[in-house]
Amino acid sequence: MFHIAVIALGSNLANPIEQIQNAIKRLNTLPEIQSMTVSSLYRTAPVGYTEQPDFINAVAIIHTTFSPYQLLHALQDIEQQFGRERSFRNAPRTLDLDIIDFSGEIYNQPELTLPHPRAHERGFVMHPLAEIAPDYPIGHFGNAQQLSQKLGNDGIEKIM
Ligand code: A4P
Ligand code: MG
Repeated sequence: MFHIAVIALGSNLANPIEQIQNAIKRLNTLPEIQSMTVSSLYRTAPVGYTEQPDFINAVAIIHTTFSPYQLLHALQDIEQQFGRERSFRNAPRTLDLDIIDFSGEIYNQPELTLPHPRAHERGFVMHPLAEIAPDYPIGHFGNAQQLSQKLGNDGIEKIM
């Protein structure tokens, strides 16, 4: 049984472009991920804590046999392998892998909130998602295309 999930990738330390490219390769090696569609890479201005370098962001849509928690733990293992240090929320990071949606399922736990509670208000997630799946619904907030149009593209530049 396959599920469809959306993963957001972000990095703003230690050669972010390479971090994202290597993370995509790493995800592709997991046997529980059967297929993956990846967006372009975007350079984005930091949101939240702004005194930090620009980010490289991308989004991947996967078909997976993982459960939501299995996927979360696999993503956290990869973040660790990429040298992620957790200092404070919104701090600069070598690699952040968030689950944006998992087959429309709703989870309200601190360890796993689905759909991702802030994704619909973030251009750095909605623009890449609209590029590869404009009709993708984000909870009751609308689809990726509608949300990315509403948010505008200030500070978001497609680079490759
Ligand atoms: N968690 C709960 N729900 C989820 C989910 N759907 N996916 C829990 C992933 N994790 C989820 O995450 C903190 C806790 O959230 C984890 O224990 C997990 O179980 P974290 O990755 O350790 O901490 P964080 O990344 O600092 O928090 P979070 O919530 O991922 O931060 P945000 O809100 O995603 O913001 N600006 C630009 N331009 N680009 C960015 O990528 N990213 C952030 C991080 C801020 N500003 C940015 C960017
Ligand atoms: Mg995170």
